[in-house]
Amino acid sequence: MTNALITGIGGQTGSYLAEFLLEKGYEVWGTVKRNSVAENQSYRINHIFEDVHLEYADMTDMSSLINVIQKSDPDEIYNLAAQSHVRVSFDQPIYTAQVGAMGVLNLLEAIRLTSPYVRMYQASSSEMFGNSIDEDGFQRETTPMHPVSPYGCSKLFAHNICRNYRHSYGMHVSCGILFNHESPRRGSTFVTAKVVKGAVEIANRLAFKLHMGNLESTRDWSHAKDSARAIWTIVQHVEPDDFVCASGVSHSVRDLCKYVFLRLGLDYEDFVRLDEKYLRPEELLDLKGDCTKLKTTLGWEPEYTFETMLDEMIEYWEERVTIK
Ligand code: NAP
Ligand code: G4F
Repeated sequence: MTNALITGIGGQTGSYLAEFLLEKGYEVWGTVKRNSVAENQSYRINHIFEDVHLEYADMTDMSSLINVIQKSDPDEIYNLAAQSHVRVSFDQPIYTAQVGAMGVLNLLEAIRLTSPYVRMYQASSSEMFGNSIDEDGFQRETTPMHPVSPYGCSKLFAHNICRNYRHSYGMHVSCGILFNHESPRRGSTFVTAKVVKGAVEIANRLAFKLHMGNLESTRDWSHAKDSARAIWTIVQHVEPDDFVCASGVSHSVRDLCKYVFLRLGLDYEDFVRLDEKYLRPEELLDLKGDCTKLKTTLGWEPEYTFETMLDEMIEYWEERVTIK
């Protein structure tokens, strides 16, 4: 049996990856961060709680990482743990970097000192590109990276130190440069889940307005289930490498609002209002990924579109909101 360790197993993508690995017959271990409300530690993985091994660990505490590596004896480590909210990274820049930058170095050192032959995946991000775009309008593995948020800067440090450990020590460390991915399990302060939840509440007369930030930025949105499959595929590649994973299609936040409200029989312009507190000190304006390398080298193809992903999210939030 192959052992996998997922840091951040209780997060959106970690929970899908855990399901995927269990289906493949892996023994799955995961780290959770202690929360004073115990239910919050594992609510996305309650349905597989009995099938996985959970250990407390924190990316800022290297001893906890060594402890969980020794207990789980992994063949593959998937590092998904991060303070992953870009807007919050402006409020908590030091913590974001301690987890997303130094935390990754903690993990690399823990692996190098205890099990250097483990395969490791690093959750790199399209936020690392900032406002840098190739002439054809896409971002790809070779596009220069000029991040515009503390989150993006911390992810770029992590990306570079992973490449450094790959080259310096011959460690099997791969980075997936993933563009935005969403699902019914997406935290509701990220824009897709915020718009879907808000629109469903408005349609059910539980709310009357939705306060938003910048509607003009564009993102390349995929489904987190497709992303989890890409993550596993990247780790199986014989040579450790970097791969962009994206849908190749981009939509504005305004398009997102238009689609979701229309699906509920509403006009978003009647309900969406600007609130400056949701604007960012510096905005990443446009993202559109070219994942030709992932498709041609590893044969990955997405199953969801922007529309089918949002339809699934709408169905989920309709069930939740109307049950309440
Ligand atoms: P998520 O839902 O925010 O999950 C992040 C996970 O990390 C949660 O389980 C969280 O635990 C855990 N975590 C946070 N701080 C930690 C710490 N100090 N020590 C240990 N664990 C910690 O994010 P996601 O959407 O699943 O994304 C997974 C990874 O991919 C993240 O690294 C993210 O930055 C990266 N990424 C995401 C996207 C995207 O669009 N989703 C795109 C590119 C890259 P709590 O829930 O208890 O805080
Ligand atoms: O959903 P978002 O918060 O995602 P963002 O900032 O693109 O970051 C996500 O994707 C990254 C990959 O590119 C990940 F690495 C990262 O961990 C995270 O998963 O915001 C998307 C866009 C932004 O342009 C934002 O300014 O939506 C805009 N927006 C407009 N109003 C809003 C809001 N975003 C949020 N969260 N809330 C709003 O009210």
